[in-house]
Amino acid sequence: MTIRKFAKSSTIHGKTLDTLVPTALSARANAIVDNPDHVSPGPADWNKNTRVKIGNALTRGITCSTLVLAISVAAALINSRSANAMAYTLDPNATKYFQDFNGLASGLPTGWGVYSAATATSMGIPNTVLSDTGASTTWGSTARGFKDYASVTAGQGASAATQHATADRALGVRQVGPTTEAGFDPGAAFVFQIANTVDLENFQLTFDAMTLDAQGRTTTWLVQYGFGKDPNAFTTVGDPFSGPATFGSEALAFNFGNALNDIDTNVWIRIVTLSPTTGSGNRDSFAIDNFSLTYVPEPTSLAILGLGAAMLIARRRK
Ligand SMILES: [Ca+2]
Ligand SMILES: [Ca+2]
Repeated sequence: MTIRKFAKSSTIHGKTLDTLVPTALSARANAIVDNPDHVSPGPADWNKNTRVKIGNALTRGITCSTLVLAISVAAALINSRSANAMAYTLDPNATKYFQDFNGLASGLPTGWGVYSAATATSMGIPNTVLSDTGASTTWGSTARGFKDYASVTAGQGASAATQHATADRALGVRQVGPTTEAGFDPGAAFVFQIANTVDLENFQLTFDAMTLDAQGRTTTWLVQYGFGKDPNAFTTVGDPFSGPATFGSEALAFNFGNALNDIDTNVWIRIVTLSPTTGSGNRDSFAIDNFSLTYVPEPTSLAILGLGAAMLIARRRK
């Protein structure tokens, strides 16, 4: 547990400590934190007051108020790094991220992307989801692409009208060839981008794999994770899967162990096919739904939060 992690995870009236100090002070305060003895000249009031307080706090005795200030300012700078607007920020006060894809009509959920031409060492090419406005998104359509499908809950044999009217949606794909040009067979990927997993651990994933139009070919899907702004290395977790052989849904579970614990950069989870379909004939209409990613706070962060609460109580009694 570092000071900035503490500041990012501790809240006062719903705001994290790192947001409680003006950003304008952050760069200068960070310089002090990094190197209290060598700070460039600045506004007189800053140098006379805040700088001295923080410098004293860091090098000699520490009072509650100045420690909180130093923590806040250091964390503010960390947060000012360029962030990918697409990444989803996990709620540190929750223990689960859940996605039902029922809002696909208005676009992919925050953090989600679909890619074609994905490989073992590349994310691939960002693609789009065909909206549920025409025949191309019915289960039996052989049009290539990512789709806003009705979930299996619409029932096997549901008419196009029923599928369209079904509120329970699923994020799917039809991997129509040609193999080398389109990048769907192989190369299709459903991707979830998380801003970071700071102070969180024990990540486990469950989701439903749905075969909505069973055809002769078989696809091998993998669950993988990668790190950073644009990962070029991925690790497979759990077993490959292909979804049900006939119309239906299969509940799958994946345990990340400690691999995703406390990562201070983007964490990517993707469901990807990296090998050509096997068999002959058409490809299935496949979808995922009820994506549930569970996690817990790190025990160390709970202990520090307790310390933070004690500090705040102490401040109020002064
Ligand atoms: Ca759904
Ligand atoms: Ca099949």
